[in-house]
Amino acid sequence: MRKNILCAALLGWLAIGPLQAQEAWLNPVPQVYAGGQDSIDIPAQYCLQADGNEALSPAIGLLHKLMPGEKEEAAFRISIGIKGDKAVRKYAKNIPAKAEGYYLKIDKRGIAIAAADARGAYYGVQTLAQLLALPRLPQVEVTDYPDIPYRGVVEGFYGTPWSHEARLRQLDFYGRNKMNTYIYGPKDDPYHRTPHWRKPYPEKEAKQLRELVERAKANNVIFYWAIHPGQDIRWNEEDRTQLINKFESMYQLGVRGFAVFFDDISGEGTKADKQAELLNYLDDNFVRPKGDVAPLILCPTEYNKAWTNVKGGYLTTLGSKLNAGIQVMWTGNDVVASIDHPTFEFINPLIQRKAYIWWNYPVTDYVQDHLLMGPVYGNGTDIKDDAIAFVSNPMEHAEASKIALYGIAAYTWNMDDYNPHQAWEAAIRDLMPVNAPYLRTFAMHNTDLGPNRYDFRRAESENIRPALEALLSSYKQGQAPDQKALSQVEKECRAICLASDKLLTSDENPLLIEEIAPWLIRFKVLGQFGQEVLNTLQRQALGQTKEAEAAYQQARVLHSTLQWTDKLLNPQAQQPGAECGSKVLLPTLEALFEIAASRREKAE
Ligand code: BEU
Repeated sequence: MRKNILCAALLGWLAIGPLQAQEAWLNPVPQVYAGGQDSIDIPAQYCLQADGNEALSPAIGLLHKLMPGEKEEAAFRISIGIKGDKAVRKYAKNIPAKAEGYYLKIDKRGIAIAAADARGAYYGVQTLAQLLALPRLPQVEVTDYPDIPYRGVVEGFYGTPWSHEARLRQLDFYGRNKMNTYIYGPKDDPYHRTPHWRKPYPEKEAKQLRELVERAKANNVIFYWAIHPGQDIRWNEEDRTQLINKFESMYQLGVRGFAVFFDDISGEGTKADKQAELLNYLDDNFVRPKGDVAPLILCPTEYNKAWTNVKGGYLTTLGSKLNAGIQVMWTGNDVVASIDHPTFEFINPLIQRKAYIWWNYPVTDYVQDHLLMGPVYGNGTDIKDDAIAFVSNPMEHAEASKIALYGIAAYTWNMDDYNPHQAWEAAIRDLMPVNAPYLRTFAMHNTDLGPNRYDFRRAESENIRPALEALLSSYKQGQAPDQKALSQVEKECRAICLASDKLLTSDENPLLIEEIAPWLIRFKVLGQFGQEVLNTLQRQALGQTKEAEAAYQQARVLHSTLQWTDKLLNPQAQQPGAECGSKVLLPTLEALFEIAASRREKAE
């Protein structure tokens, strides 16, 4: 229903002015979007109607930033409020009966944002923010709410934790894309895990954490701080107190959400009854008495089906003993897996609650030579009633992770309307509006993980795969090359070189470029190699021996450069190197190179 209306609206906008379709893309796609064919001028002045509700300050703060022209005497009215507020009484029946839901109406007389709660009001303003990027405001009625209650990110990877700056930018990104959860739990923060989980943060780190909490609040994101005590915890009064003290020190920094992780440990700390007892103790003596802290989260030791010993009773013990309000994380059928309805049929009965999904994508801490910049796909769209939460564990490259996170925001908000490729395209434009075509070319060939211990693979180079296959098959069979395929592959290799040049010299998103620079350098060589391989084969076919030899030698140099760059780039990683196009493009170009080499040998 909504899709057609939204499409009509987009076409309408496209027809009235020099609008780009991307400007009209709303992320996440709203549940119901009605109207939009007519539009109004963006009002320069407006009068604001809101009951002085403190909880609305992030929403109103954002509105003021977007539209600074508040004037008491203005005729155009913006009303904003939550259920029960006088300012939006007229719209009470339009407010969706869903947490974080909102109703947004734009017409000639004004704008109304009537929400189920404060976060819903904020999301209403965020939708307005996206519409304000258009030259004119569409006259619409949006009725919107999330499918999954908690959506966002768990910074839970091994390797270099995100920088303070990167985290601040992430929190703004979550606010814009209606993600409400950020869990701080980088494995390599010594104050999160052994050896220093018992100690408070030093002054500098504490100050930064306070700043992050503030930024999270401004973006209506719940900042959870996670502790990982399991490797050396003692199940005694002293360690319980240490834990409460650490939580209290984080509470003093403003933290209002807590998690305890028992993943990837061995020994005494893995006992289910002890973990449940500790979590209940923290819940009873800290979380609930505080009154303003989000439900406690536990990451269990058996956190995926492949590692579960049902008969051993670990999960059933947690399920039966943990306080009802405590949430339990789950990564799916394996450490890294797609999430679907059967995932929950297994886990939910064991833990006697809806699972809290920790999705290990786009994390690359086990394939550090790869970047995962492809579309988010493969998860069931029928799981909205199964999961209490869905959070993504990202790459240590914060900016590059945003392509996946954008898709995850869209997926978790509105599963029925989630379109992986549409979200992917929009994410690329969001990250680099000016250089989007070049980033798209790069991302297209940087999606797969390569062979890995979890057998989790992604489609890669799909735009050119059929042409590569056709070309290789014609050369293998000793036939004249498929001309259409040949020119497509040539064009793609040129596009790869151009994309690399443009991105390496762009100052559009310097943090992103810095993260992906090793891969961009290798990408350029890959494009050059492809061009020289094709040149060699064509010269050989024409009997141009001298030119074929020159092209072949050039291809050899580039092939060696590819191998050297893979050794030298990203050297400090567990899996050093910077793999690009490693699933389809590089293997095909190498196979073509071998054919060229054997033709050369035969000709000698
Ligand atoms: C991804 O490599 C990854 C997997 C797990 N070993 C860790 N824990 C959970 O997934 C719960 C995670 O920290 C790590 O990033």
